Amino acid sequence: MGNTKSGAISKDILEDLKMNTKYSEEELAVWYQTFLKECPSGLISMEQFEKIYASFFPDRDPKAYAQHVFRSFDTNSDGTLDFKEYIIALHLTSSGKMSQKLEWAFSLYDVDGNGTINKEEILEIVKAIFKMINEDEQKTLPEDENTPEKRADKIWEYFGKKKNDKLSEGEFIQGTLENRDILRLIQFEPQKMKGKQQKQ
Ligand SMILES: [Ca+2]
Ligand SMILES: [Ca+2]
Repeated sequence: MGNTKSGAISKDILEDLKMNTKYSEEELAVWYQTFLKECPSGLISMEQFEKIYASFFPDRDPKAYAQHVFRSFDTNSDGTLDFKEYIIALHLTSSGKMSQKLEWAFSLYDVDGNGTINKEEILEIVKAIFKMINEDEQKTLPEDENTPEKRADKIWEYFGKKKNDKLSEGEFIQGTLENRDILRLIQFEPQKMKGKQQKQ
């Protein structure tokens, strides 16, 4: 025992989270209690995170995608998610502004974290996304985006890039805001795909 994770969030983290999310002090206190109950060590490991994804997608293979998402949320790169990283993740994926979501998407696609995205990185994430789309849904995808390679090609062309070019964060965000097709193609949204399928 002897550790201090007895229930209160540190003041610095609390102030930081109040400033960067929409959550109130009361809400954060409740989140923190829940977090500690689920995760008594106060830290979420990659393995735990993969298990959470596996429980959501029992018949798919979400491991690669889960690992990329974990990396993008682990902003201090210490191999675990602490409460602050967890809350920022929750905020971004649920109620964050579009620009914040796209900043996060950029970090997801910037696999090596060097500040630019190349075509191989697009392909790597798209491959991980495809492992989460079931075969029936894959069959309903348009001909020019029904494999990871084709889809990565399409995204890259939409950005107006040649094979060995690189994308900066600004280009990524602007391009995605200006082209709804890019937004659709970079996301993992099985529900929307289903909706599209029904319309046809
Ligand atoms: Ca961390
Ligand atoms: Ca990169």
